Amino acid sequence: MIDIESNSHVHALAFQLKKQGKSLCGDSFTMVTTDDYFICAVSDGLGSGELAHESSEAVSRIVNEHHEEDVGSLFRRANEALKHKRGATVSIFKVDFSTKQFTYASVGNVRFVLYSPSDRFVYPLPVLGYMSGKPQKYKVHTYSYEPGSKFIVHTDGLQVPGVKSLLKNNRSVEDISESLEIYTHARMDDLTYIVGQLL
Ligand SMILES: [Mn+2]
Repeated sequence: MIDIESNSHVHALAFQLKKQGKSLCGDSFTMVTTDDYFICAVSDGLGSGELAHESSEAVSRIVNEHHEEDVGSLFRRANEALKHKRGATVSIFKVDFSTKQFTYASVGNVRFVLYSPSDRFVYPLPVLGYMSGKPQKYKVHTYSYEPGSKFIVHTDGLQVPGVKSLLKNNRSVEDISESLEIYTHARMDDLTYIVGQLL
């Protein structure tokens, strides 16, 4: 599955493959773009198959229904939505085009890297655990970004040895996606990534 969001401020591509032999994907993603902001969420439901899908899908639904809210509030809503479900690891990334800032928060093993044209990386360390409706610690960080910055958000089904150099050495989102292709064959898990460029 491939999905593209594009306007004059962002160009992003999402890619997803199910674990082999499963009818439902345990990962979910969503992207919403307005004139003012871009928001995306990537989540990995615990385990695989239907119950994993139910959890990760709940996170995407929250973000779709409340995308105008800030990341902290979306995290609280997502956590609430995961009560009595299996649970999921979650990352939410929201970009404000007018202030040239973005906010990122994550629980668990969904990873995020952003590369700036001035050769700076933003590479938040993962917070261990997962979201399942229990009181949950997470850190919401806001950073500024330079136009031209490239980013990736991905689940652990994508194992790339050099994700930083991949962002640095590829000029376009499509080039990055093409370079990721070889890492999508030998997967043992559901696999989701969003690559994008802020303009
Ligand atoms: Mn996974």
